[in-house]
Amino acid sequence: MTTLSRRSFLKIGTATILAKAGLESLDAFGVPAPSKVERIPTFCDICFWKCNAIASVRDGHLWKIEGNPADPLCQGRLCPRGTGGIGAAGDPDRLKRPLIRTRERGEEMWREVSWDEALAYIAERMKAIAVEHGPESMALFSHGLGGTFLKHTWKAFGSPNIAAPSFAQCRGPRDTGFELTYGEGIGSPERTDIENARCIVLIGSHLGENMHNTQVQEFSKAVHAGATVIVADPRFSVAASKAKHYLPVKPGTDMALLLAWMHVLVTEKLHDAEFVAAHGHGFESFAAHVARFTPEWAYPETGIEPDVIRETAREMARHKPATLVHPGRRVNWYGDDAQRARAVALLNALLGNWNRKGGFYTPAMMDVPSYPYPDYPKPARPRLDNPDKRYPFAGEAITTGIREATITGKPYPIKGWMVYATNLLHSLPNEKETLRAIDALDLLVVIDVIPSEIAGYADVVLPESTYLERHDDLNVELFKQPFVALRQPVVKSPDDQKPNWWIARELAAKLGLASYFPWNDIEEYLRYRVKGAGLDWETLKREGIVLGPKQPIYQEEGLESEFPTPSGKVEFYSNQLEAAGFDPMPVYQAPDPGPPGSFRLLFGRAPVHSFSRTHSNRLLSDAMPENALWLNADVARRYGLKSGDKVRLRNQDDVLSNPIAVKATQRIRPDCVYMVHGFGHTSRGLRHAFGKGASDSQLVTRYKTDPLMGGTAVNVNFVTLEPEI
Ligand SMILES: Nc1nc2c(c(=O)[nH]1)N[C@H]1C(S)=C(S)[C@@H](COP(=O)(O)OP(=O)(O)OC[C@H]3O[C@@H](n4cnc5c(=O)[nH]c(N)nc54)[C@H](O)[C@@H]3O)O[C@H]1N2
Ligand SMILES: Nc1nc2c(c(=O)[nH]1)N[C@H]1C(S)=C(S)[C@@H](COP(=O)(O)OP(=O)(O)OC[C@H]3O[C@@H](n4cnc5c(=O)[nH]c(N)nc54)[C@H](O)[C@@H]3O)O[C@H]1N2
Ligand code: SF4
Ligand SMILES: [Mo]
Repeated sequence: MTTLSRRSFLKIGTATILAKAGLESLDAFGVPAPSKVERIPTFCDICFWKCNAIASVRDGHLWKIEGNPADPLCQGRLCPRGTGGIGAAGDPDRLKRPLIRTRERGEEMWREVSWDEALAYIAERMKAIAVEHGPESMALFSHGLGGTFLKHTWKAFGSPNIAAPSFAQCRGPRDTGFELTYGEGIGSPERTDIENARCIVLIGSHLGENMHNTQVQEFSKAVHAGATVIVADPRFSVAASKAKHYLPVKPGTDMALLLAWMHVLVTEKLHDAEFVAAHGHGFESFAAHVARFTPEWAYPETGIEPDVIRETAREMARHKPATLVHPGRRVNWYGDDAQRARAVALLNALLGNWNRKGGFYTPAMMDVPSYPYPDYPKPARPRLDNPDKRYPFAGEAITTGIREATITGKPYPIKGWMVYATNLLHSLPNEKETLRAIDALDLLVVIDVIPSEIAGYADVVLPESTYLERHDDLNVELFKQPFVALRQPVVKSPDDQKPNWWIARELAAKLGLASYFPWNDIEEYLRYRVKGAGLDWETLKREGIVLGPKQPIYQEEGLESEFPTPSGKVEFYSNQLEAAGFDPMPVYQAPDPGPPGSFRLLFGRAPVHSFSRTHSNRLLSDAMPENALWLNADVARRYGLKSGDKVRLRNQDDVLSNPIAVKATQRIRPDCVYMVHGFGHTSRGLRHAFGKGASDSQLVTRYKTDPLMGGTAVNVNFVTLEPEI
C-alpha cells in the first residue's frame, strides 16, 4: 500500500475539488484574490542623500520601499531610515489641513481653514510688509530640494533673503576651508572615493551612525578589502570599532593633531613631493610653519602619544595617494572650524590625493536646462545675513545672520519668515534667540508635514504632502556617474495636504506673480526640462533614473587638475586670508576647558533617525524611541550611576534637560558626555514623540561664530549631571 503524506493528500484533495467547482467559485472557499502590486520609482527624502527607491503599493496601500538597483548612489539598498520612510506617510500625527493661529504664538492653538483662506491671509500680510518695509523684509528658511519652487516665488517677490541650516550649522566651514585651499568645495554627496581608499582617516565623521548610504556602503567595502582605518574621536564610535588605530582625542584639539601629523609628513619627507612641487603655493613657508608642531608638542594638548601620532602619519604616507582624510560634514564644532577644515585640506594635499583614485574624485553632472522663467526683479537692498561682508569667506547665506537682523532690525528690518522643512528650534543654536526673533515678526508661516516645534509658533501652518505623495524638481546629481532622477507620487495624500510646487504657485498667484509660473502643472515643467536634456520622459517615469555617460573623474583616467584659487594652485599659504587679517596658515588655539566639574556636551547621529524629523515616524521610533546619555563608566561609578538610571543635564546657563537614561560605557572619554541629536520634543502635537529623551538643542545655549564664514560652533557647551529621583 502506498502512503500519502498529509501535505500531498491535501494537494490532491484541493485539486479535485477545484477541478469540479471551477475557478470562478474560489471566492466561495474564501480564497483571497491575489494582491495587485504596483512598483513606482521615486527618490527618498528622509535625509538629503536622495537615494533612488522603488515603492510598492499593494491594493492601493503603501506597502514597502526598497533601493532602486539602477541607482549608482544607493546600489539597490536603502538605509534603515529610508526603508522606514513609509512610516512618515502613515504617521497619524501628521498635519492634515491649513491652520491659522487663534491664541498666542507657541500655545499651539489654531483653527482649520481652507487653502484659499490660508494663502490669501499670507499674501495679504506679505504685501503689507512689502509696502511698509520692502519685499526684502520677508525671509525664507528652506532646507532641501523641496524648497526649489518657494525660492522661485521668493525671488519673484523681490527678496534675496533665503537661507538653510546646512551651511552655517553644518558643512559650511568645511566647504570654506577647502575652497580657500583648492578653490573648490566638497559638495553633497561628498566627492570622497572611499571605496578605493587604502587608508581612511575619520576625524569625528562617525560613518555607520552617520548613515549617508553610499559612504557607509563604500566604507564597508574598503574595510573588507583590507583598508587601514584611523579614527580620531573622543568616543569609540561604530567606525572606531573598524579601526586599526583609534585615537581618543581630547575634544577640541584636532587642530593640534592635524598640525603634528603634517609636521611628521613634512619633516620626514613622507609627503607627495611631486604633487606639492607641481601644484603647491607657498609650501616653503608652510614647511617652516609646521616645523615647530612636533608630536611631543601635540601630546599634552590632544592626549595622543607622540609614537601614535608618528605611526599613524607614516601609515597615511604608506598608502598615498589612496589615503583619504575624510573632510567631515557637520564640522561646526569649536569656532575655528574653517581653519581646521583647511588643515584637513592641507593634510590631504600632502598626501597628493586630489583628483586621484582613493582620494577626492571630480564629480560629473548631466546638462539639464532650467525652466525659462521671466527675469526676477532686482532687490532694492542686498542680502542682510552677512552685512559688510563681516564674514568675508561665507559662500552661502547665514541663517543666524537673518535671525540677528530680525532681532536688531539692522541693517534693515525683517518682518516675516516663511519656514520650509526646517525645524529652526532644533537646528539653530540658542533657542531663546530664535524665539526673540520670532517675537519681532509680523508674520511666521511654517510648511511642514508634522506639528514640529517651529510650527508651534507659526501664525499659519501649511501641511505638505510627504515625499511619497508628490513630485519635486528633478535631482540632477553630481556624482561618480551622473544621473537624473525623478520624484513622483506613489500614493495620494490622505487629507488636505498639498505639494510644495502647488503651494509656491498658488501663493505667487495671490501675490500677483502668476506670470512667474507659466506652466500649468508640475508634469509640464518636468517634461520641459527632461526634453531639453534630450532624455525620454516615459523612460524616466518608468525607471525613476536615467544615467548619463561615464566621464573621467580621476587623474588615472586622464583628467587634469585645475585649482580655481587666486594663485591657480593649492594654497598652503593663503594670501587672501592674510589680506583679510586672518592666519594664512592654520594655527592651534586650545579649547576653553569649561566650568570645573562639568562635562563637554557632544552629540551626533543614530542610524535609524534623521535630525529632529523622524521621531514621530512609528516605524523608526519603534527602533529607537529615545536617546541615552553616554557617560564614561568610571565617572558613572563615582556618581553612583548605572546604565538605565535617569539623570537630567544642567548646562552652564542653567538650562535643565528632560530626564535621560545613562549609558555607562568605557567607550567615551571621562571629560565629555554624548547623546543623539533631535530628541526631547516639546510640541504637543507630536503625541508619540513628545517628551521622549533629552534635547541637545535646548542645551546648546552658547555658540562660537567662525570669523571666516559665520558658522555657529556648538560643541562649546558644558553640563553637570543631576540624578532624577
Ligand atoms: N542616521 C543619520 N545619518 C546622518 C544624518 C542623520 O540625521 N541621521 N545627518 C546627515 C548630516 S546632514 C550630517 S551633517 C552628518 C553629520 O555627521 P558627522 O559629519 O559625522 O558629524 P557630527 O555629527 O558632528 O559627528 C559626530 C561625531 O564627532 C565626534 N566628536 C565630537 N567632538 C569631537 C572632537 O572634538 N573631535 C573629534 N575628532 N571628534 C569629535 C562625536 O563623538 C561623534 O562620533 O550626518 C549625516 N548622516
Ligand atoms: N543642536 C544641534 N543642532 C543641529 C545639529 C545637531 O546635531 N545638533 N545638526 C545640524 C545639521 S548637520 C543640520 S544639516 C541641520 C538640520 O536641520 P533641519 O533641516 O532643520 O532638520 P530637522 O530638525 O530635522 O527639521 C526638518 C523639518 O522638516 C520637516 N519635514 C520633513 N519632511 C518634510 C517634507 O516633506 N515637507 C516639509 N514641508 N517639511 C518636512 C520635519 O518635520 C522637520 O520639522 O541642523 C543642524 N543643527
Ligand atoms: S541615506 Fe537613507 S534616509 Fe538618506 S536618502 Fe538614502 S535611504 Fe533615504
Ligand atoms: Mo548636516
